[in-house]
Amino acid sequence: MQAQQKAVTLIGVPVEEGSGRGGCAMGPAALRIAGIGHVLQELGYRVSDAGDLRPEPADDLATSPRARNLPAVAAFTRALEKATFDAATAGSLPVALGGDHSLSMGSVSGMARYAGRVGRPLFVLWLDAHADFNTPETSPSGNMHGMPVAFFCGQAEFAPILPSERPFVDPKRVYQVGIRSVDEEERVAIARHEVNVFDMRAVDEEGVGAIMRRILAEVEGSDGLLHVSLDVDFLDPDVAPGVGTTVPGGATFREAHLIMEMLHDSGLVSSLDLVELNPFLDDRGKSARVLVDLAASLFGRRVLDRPTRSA
Ligand code: Z70
Ligand code: MN
Ligand code: MN
Ligand code: MN
Repeated sequence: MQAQQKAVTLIGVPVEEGSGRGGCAMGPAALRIAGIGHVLQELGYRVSDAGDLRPEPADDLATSPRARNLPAVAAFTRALEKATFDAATAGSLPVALGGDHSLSMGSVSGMARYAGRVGRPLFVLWLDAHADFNTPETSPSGNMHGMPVAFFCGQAEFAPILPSERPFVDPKRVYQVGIRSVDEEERVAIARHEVNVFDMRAVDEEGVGAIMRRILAEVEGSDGLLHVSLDVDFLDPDVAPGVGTTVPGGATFREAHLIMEMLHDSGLVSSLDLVELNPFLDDRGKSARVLVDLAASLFGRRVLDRPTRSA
């Protein structure tokens, strides 16, 4: 097994203002009840739970129908950017417990700042039904959970949420897997910026094993850090019904577990988001439990010991 960080920091991010509906703010509580801390402890990690993030007031920013609830989303972005950077700098692996997907504006930006400090490139693995590459100009809904990738890639004209000198993620280092719902202008943007998209057709044709081997080889070859962002709707609604927008044809339980196991074995993961869980819509805790189960695989739970593929 490869050397890995042995400390994990759980950061609750009760933001739901990016999603256009209520419920995601209960996500951190549901993930804790489903045992996220306990499971990681059992796997041998030093787990500290930072509690739920206290948003920093962002009254300097105005809301608009093109970026709904921007001050509330920005407040969490600012707080999480710092919390993620601080945890990583202290040698602990930050896990953001969402909360809707707008939180990745903060977690990924914090990791981009950390990656700059340690002089390594940051890669992002985006496991989602959606590309989340809208901007306030292109978004059909104005919901900011559809915008985080454009934000941390520096492609969107946003109000000054973070300092203008913040480091951006190179869209060519963003790998999206499981995509099956993309808006018209978003489609043009992800192609123009050369985001690496493995849509559901690619998953069906190639399989997640082959796709993950390619992605992990790229990250490893560049000595990169890998941020993993897992949206509940990456999974099929039968596997995880507790999400606002269910999109049919999602990843199976087995595909998702294989991805997590391969991520663990790579030793490359620097940070994780678990997002879009809506306990109000869940079926007796089913989706929360699936997320905790997947996190356990990412952090090293395995069925049997096996020889490592790469020496
Ligand atoms: C659409 C938009 C979205 C969910 C992200 C949907 C975005 N592309 N929906 N996650 N559940 O409004 O930008
Ligand atoms: Mn998403
Ligand atoms: Mn999604
Ligand atoms: Mn979503």
